[in-house]
Amino acid sequence: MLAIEKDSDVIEGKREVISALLSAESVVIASHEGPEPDAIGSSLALGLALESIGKKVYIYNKDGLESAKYLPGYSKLKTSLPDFLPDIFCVVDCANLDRIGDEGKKFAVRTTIVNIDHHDKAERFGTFNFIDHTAPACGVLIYEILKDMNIEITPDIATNIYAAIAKDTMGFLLPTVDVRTLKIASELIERKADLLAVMKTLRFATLRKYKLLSEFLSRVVVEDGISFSFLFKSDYEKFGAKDEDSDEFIDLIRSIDGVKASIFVRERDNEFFKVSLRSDPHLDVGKIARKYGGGGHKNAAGFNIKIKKDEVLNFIRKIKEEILEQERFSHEQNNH
Ligand SMILES: [Mn+2]
Repeated sequence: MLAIEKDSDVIEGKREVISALLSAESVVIASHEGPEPDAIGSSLALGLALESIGKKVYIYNKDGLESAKYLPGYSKLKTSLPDFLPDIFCVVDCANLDRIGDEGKKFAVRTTIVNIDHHDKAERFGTFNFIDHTAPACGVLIYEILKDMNIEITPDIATNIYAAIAKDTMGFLLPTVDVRTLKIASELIERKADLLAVMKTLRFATLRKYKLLSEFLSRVVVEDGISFSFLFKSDYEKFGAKDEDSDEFIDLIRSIDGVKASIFVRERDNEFFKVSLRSDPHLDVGKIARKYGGGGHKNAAGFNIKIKKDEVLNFIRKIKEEILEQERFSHEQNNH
């Protein structure tokens, strides 16, 4: 079973994080590499809020995110580390410190780290940790912190938090959406969140992305209720596409009727692959990802691996078997 944080730990963690942020004069905010709008929206919302109460704020993400240019405050995001040491290094939406990148990690450990996260397997790497696994997005936690700090939720802050939550809930469609989420969403609308900016971010597309998508879809296979496809570096180069252009491809093959899990393998560097996994709730692909040194959530996870190009299909089928094995095992457990 998951080690769920006790409620009192969550409340205490939140209180400590808030007092650390309030007493700091300067804060660097960082999020995971290869970010998506929960990471960026959470960072920008917190950054704009802390700035509004007079803190010196520096928002960092190793990679940045093109689609997030529509989010208010995106121009404040830097892809290089600051030249000053902050009072607090605040990490959002990051299950472990490795995910901010090597340089960021080396920088972070020289300061006081504040950790705000919602991942199932979130590590308590911070000096202060506000970890709430029940939140569907890190944006929810940022909202709750700002409320407790009595910081005014401006339209710009509301837009970023709304984008963060909408992203991690696939537009408020995932079963993780609860009353708490929708109450927050309704308040964000009240605070004049810019839904057009959110839609432009979440539905961001380019021609190169669609060309790449057609290549990806042409290779889709469904076997034993598991869909999979792959892309090589040469495919990205052919269309001038970036890695992030393919971030959502796996969700498309996951919705194929009858599919319970999906595997997407993409080459990021020469024979260095990123493997993304998705599954229905009765499976736990997070467990498989962790076995290979990766991480994520129970039903959405990933890892990196070095394999030969001509071994990709064999490797995918090996992962497929591991997923099927997990399903057989859980059936046996349930029948006893
Ligand atoms: Mn998230």
